[in-house]
Amino acid sequence: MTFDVKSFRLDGKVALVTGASYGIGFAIASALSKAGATIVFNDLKQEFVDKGIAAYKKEGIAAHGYVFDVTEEEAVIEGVKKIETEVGVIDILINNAGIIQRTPMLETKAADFRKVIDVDLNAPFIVSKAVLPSMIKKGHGKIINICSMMSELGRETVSGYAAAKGGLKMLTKNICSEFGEANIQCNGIGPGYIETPQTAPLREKQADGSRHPFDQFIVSKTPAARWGTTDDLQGPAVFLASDASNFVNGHILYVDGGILAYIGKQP
Ligand code: NAP
Ligand code: GCO
Repeated sequence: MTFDVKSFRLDGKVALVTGASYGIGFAIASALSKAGATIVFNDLKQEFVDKGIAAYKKEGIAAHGYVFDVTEEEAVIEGVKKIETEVGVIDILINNAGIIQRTPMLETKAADFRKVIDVDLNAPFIVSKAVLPSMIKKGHGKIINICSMMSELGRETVSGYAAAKGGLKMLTKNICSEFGEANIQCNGIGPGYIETPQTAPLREKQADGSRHPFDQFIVSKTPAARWGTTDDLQGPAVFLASDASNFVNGHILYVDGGILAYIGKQP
C-alpha cells in the first residue's frame, strides 16, 4: 500500500481531551480540531468550561464542554455517557488533566501525595476504563496519556508527581498490552519543560530582574536551549491520534528538545 498523507487526518473522529480549557490540553485539542476531529473537553467548574468554549470559539472551534472531576468514577461514567449521546462515541482520548505539588518529601502530607496520584494516575485509569468499551465495540481507538520528564527522571520536591507519571508510563504499556488486539493503540507523550501556568512559578523573574535559577537550569539542560511551547506538542499529538501511528503502541514519545539525551551544558 502506498503512503497516503490523509492517514494523518482525523475527520469524523470524536476526541475527548481532559482538563483542556487552557494549557497543553487546549493546544492539543486545537491541533486535533485542525486535523478534522470534533473536540470535547472537560474541566472542574462550569466557569472554566465556559471560558474554554469561548477560547475555542476564538480559534474557530465549536468545542463541546462538560463539567466533571476526572477522579470521580461515577461522574466520569455519567460524563462519557452524556458525550456519547450528545456528540458521539469517543475515538480519541487524551488523558491530559493533571496537577503537581512541589514540596520537599519530608514536608509532603500523605493526603497531598495521594491527591496528586489520584489526578495524575488514578484518573487516566478511570477515564480510559470509561471509554474503552465503546472503542472495542467500534473496532478502533486511540488513548494518549500525557506523561512527563518525571516518567523517567526524579527531582527534589515532586515525589507524588514523579510517582504518578512513572506509573502513567506503565499504565500506558498495560493498556497497550491488554487492548492491542482490539485495534486500540495507547501511547504517551512526554513533554519536556513547557511554558504553561503549571510551570509559571519556575520561570518567574527574580526581584533583581534576573531569570529564575530553575529557568536557567532547564535551558542549560535542554539541547534546544529553550523552554518548549504548547505548539511543540501539537504535531506529535496529531500523529499519535491518527491512523499514521496504527502500529505504534505502548510508546512514550518524548517531546523535550532533547533533555533526556543530554548530560547538560558545562557551567
Ligand atoms: P495546567 O496549566 O495546570 O492545566 C491543567 C488542567 O487540568 C487545567 O485545565 C485543570 O483544570 C485540569 N484539571 C486538574 N485537575 C482536574 C480534575 N480533577 N478534573 C478535571 N480537570 C482537572 O497544566 P499543563 O501544564 O497544561 O499540563 C497539562 C498536562 O501536561 C498535565 O498532566 C501535566 O502534568 C503535563 N505536563 C506538563 C508539562 C509542563 O511543562 N507544563 C510538562 C510535562 C507534562 P482547573 O483549571 O479547573 O484546575
Ligand atoms: C517540575 C515541572 C515538571 C514539568 C514536566 C516536565 O516542577 O519539575 O513542573 O514536572 O511539569 O512534568 O516534563
